[in-house]
Amino acid sequence: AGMVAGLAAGAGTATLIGAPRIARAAEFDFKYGNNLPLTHPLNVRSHEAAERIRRETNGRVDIQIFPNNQLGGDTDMLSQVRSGGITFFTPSALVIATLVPVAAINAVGFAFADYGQVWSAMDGKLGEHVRGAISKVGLHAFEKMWDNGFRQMTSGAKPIQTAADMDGLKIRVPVSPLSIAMFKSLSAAPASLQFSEVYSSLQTRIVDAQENPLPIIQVAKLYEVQKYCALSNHIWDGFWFIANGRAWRGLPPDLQKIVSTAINEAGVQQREDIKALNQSVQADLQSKGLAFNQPSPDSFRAKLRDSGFYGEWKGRFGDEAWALLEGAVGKLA
Ligand code: X2X
Repeated sequence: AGMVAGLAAGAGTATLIGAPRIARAAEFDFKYGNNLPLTHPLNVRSHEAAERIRRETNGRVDIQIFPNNQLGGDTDMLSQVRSGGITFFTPSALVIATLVPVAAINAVGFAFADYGQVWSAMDGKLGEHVRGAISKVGLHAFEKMWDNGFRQMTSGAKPIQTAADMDGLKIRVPVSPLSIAMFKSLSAAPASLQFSEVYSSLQTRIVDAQENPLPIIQVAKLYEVQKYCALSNHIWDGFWFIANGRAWRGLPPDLQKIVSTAINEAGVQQREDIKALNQSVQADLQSKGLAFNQPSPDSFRAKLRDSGFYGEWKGRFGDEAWALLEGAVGKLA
């Protein structure tokens, strides 16, 4: 730390005497990786947050963003953020659950009825419970979760109207035990693939279907390789903004505060962006040729219940977490 302080003081002196400003590393040079295209609100708002942080820390904290899986798929980025190869990552709850199982609890099938329930749970006790579990694996999770959205199913060969249409369906799901278990319970044939593989796997018919919120279907242009979209709302999914624990603890408290505030506030704005997008995105996707239908959740829920899905996942998440979820959404099974 003494060395770093000495270097910073030297650089400050150089600026004072009017020497040309040479490109150099900031005192805290951080990398942030994510899996989404640049146009997604997650990237738009995190870019703003990085600028704000640079400004408010007078350049001491510099966050460079690597969008769109430039640093590898989710599995790679998750190990990089653990090792410190990158400092920040925004895994979906589904994906961080490969490391922190209880993190998938918000993704239990058909749990949340609306965003009112989502944010009161995730900004409240359920979110706190999950963040506690994330901290136990040495990662820091910022308080405000970012929105991915309610996941919808798209398919190429035929529309999905009831749970019976899931039978044998080759559907891509994220790398997540909960997604695999849920789609197996629906008698589908789920395959876990990194998000970077989704477009090409649909195009080459390795899979026939996928499931994602509408804004993702839009920014990743999945409408080019899918015909039908069932508004199933089967999972609510969000992104945890996480930091490598050592890097986070190495940041002085005043800088931590600036970074936390900027990231949490950007997250809240990003939620609003997704909310606004949700008003317009269906019409846009329709105009691009995607045919929509709105299946009733009843047959899906019944199949999940009868197959023992809820009972099994209650056991896996534990009574405490399950009680927090049911406290937010009502009895599930
Ligand atoms: O990979 C996906 O489907 C995505 C983009 O929704 C996640 O990050 C889980």
